[in-house]
Amino acid sequence: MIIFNKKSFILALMIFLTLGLLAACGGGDDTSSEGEGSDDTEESSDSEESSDSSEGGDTEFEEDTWRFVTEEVEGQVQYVYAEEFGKRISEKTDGAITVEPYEFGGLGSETDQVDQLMQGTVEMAVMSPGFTGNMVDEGQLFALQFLFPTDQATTQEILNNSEALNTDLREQYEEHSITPLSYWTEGAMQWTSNDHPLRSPEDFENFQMRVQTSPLIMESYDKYGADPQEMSWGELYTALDRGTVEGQENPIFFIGDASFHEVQDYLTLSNHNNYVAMTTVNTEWFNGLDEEVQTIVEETVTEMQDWVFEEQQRQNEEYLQIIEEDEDNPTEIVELTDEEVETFRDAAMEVREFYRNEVSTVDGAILDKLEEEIAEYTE
Ligand code: 6CS
Repeated sequence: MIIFNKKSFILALMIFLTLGLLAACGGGDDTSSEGEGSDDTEESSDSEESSDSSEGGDTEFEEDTWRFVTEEVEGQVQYVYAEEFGKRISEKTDGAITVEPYEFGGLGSETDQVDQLMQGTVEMAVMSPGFTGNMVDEGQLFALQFLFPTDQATTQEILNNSEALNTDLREQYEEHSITPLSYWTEGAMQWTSNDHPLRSPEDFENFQMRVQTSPLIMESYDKYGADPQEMSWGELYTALDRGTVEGQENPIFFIGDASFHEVQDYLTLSNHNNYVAMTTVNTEWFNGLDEEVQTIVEETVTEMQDWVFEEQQRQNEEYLQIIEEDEDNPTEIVELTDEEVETFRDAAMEVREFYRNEVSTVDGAILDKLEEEIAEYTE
């Protein structure tokens, strides 16, 4: 019932926002001026009333509106992040800058949204590396299972401070006009399934597993013997309901809020990976902003790392309870033993070599550095 309402809402929103975006872009007929690498901020961001950072609170900011697209809908972590970010930016610029958060669905699929950020049609996006898999090869390293520590706070600390991610990987994304300003966890990923619980690689034999568009995620599930299928989450509830796919992976809050548990029998607390999201900006747009505004954006993104960590934790805890207590849609919750985890970990290790040899364009150098950084935090 909930998903029916949400899906209808997404459809209506898709039409409404697409029309709105076209209007905002001048009816869509002058998009040539917004190509990759172009500066579409002339009317807005290259302020004539130049701001004076030395004046601090006396700065007069030019009025501007930034479009901030997310892959989630109202109430979900990415969307509330964009709302909170907008609130803070508005406060810091005395209401001169407005950030318009966009829910998922309004602007197409997740990969369409990646495209829009690259082209500068939207200024900002929360993006999952899993949807840049066919473009930024190195970004696929987030798909490597059992790479980050199980402890979420330690993982977030690594995401905040890693040079491999915040310098080296950022450079790789910038070649595609995407600047990741921060990486943050939306929580540990868990598996859901029908028919049988997923507790060993054998349970994945011929299993129709829904995945994001990343060759490395495909490879990870191929290794377990599964039959992975790429799909947008907008189609996932129906696909699970109809048996087009038999299972999927996501953090608990998302499984609960998107009602996937209604059409799945088992939730395996596998903690096999972290759902990492990136706060991204169009590179050329960001570089064209007034320096003081750039600093405000960077500071806000940094201060929001703790905020979003607590938000995802709150939502993941809340939805675990909702799923546990949903008597109309009972879901068996399965905890893996240490031995079962080790079996998966061993199988997943082979995928690291695949990443180094077949995926990476820098011979795995970013992964090597990241692994060293992770070891420093966990030893
Ligand atoms: O499974 C997905 O594709 C979606 N999962 C999350 C946690 N956020 C957005 C994403 O598209």
